[in-house]
Amino acid sequence: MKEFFPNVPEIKYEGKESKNPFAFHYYNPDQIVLGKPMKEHLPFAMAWWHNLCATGVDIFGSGTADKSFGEKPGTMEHAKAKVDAGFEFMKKLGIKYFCFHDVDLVPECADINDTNKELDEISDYILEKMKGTDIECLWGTANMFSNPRFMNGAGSTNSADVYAFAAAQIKKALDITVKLGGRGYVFWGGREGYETLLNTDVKFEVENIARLMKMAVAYGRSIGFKGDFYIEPKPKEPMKHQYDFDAATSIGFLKQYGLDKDFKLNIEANHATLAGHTFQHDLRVAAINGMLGSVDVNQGDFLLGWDTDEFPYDVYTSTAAMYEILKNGGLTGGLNFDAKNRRPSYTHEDMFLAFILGMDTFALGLLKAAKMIEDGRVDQFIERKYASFHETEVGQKILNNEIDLKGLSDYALKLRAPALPGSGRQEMLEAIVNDILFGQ
Ligand code: XUL
Ligand code: CO
Repeated sequence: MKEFFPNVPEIKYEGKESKNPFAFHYYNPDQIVLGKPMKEHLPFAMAWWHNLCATGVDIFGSGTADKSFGEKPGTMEHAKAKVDAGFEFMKKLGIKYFCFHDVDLVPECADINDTNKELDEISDYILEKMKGTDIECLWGTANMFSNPRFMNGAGSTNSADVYAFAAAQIKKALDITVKLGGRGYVFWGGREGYETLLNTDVKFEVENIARLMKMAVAYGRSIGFKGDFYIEPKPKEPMKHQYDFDAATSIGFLKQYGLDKDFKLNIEANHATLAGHTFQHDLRVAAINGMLGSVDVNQGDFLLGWDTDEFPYDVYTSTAAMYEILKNGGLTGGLNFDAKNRRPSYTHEDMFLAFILGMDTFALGLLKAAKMIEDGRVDQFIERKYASFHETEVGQKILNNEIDLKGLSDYALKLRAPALPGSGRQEMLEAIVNDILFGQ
């Protein structure tokens, strides 16, 4: 079997003293953290599209990275070489999961019947490749945003034929996801939104999206898909306004259309920040609604207003994220690197160095989040903050729904003026987090 990355060895854990860039310094798969091996806390996934397809093309210039893997792009030989390269890559890094869009796997043909034949062939090839490995499919999805036919959206399109075409792609992507044993199926509504309300019937579009998702659930369940469907919220880009704006909006939509039993959310860090939230905020909103399913961990850049899909390096953020994930009792999905190398980091070695950075960043985040929980100061503070509801008669009555508005008003009038609530102590808490991150 041809080796695609001969310059890169299997990446091992060497600890923080090691200066070897081709080694993990914090990600130690079998190290037990809060009773579970790190590799179970951190179900890392490789995104087919960025890692095996993207060459660094941007609107100002062509690609810098060679992802041909010795074959001519646009052919099935190339599609298979990507499978071979991808499996070598995942094995060398100890990554257990992959995610894909339909058209990441094969070149899209003019006739969907031909694309579907290619998808059958490549999924057979991937299935064969998976045998004897512990590599699994985390989730699949259909790319319903690149092809010009989706210019006005897929579920939100104004064309009934394009809508049918979207359905056909979803059906096939679900077939393949099930065939590969995928844990989840993602809807990222890249073009489900609008540029101007002057040409858009929002109610019509949103209802049609829900209709398509319901059909997807019915079909998925009929072919034995037991996993979760996910919405991946994002507020904008490519559209000016996207309907799945953030976690809260998406949850409201899912509940309104009765999709909340079959769907959870796939929260992406930079999508949350584009919505004006922190990553942690959207993780929390999903978690408290029982809908934190999976995560795209790539980060953005606060100085840029777009989705930069960077490999995460910010340990403050990865700690906050892992804190939410630990509190959620883990994920039914995984931690997908929907991330790409910066354009000047164009070599095959850079692909590995990027994953080492991302995996170490989340390993550090896990270790620090576990410390935060074991340390207990932050959790205790939050618990004490609401003590008046638990420790006073009026507080208990409120929580037990034993008092009405007039009763509370009578109580307040008797009190005449309440004392100020306890201090929020934000600065003290931030100092505690710094101590846990950098002092211990
Ligand atoms: C785009 C994005 C997508 C989804 C899958 O911003 O995140 O790659 O993760 O379609
Ligand atoms: Co994503």
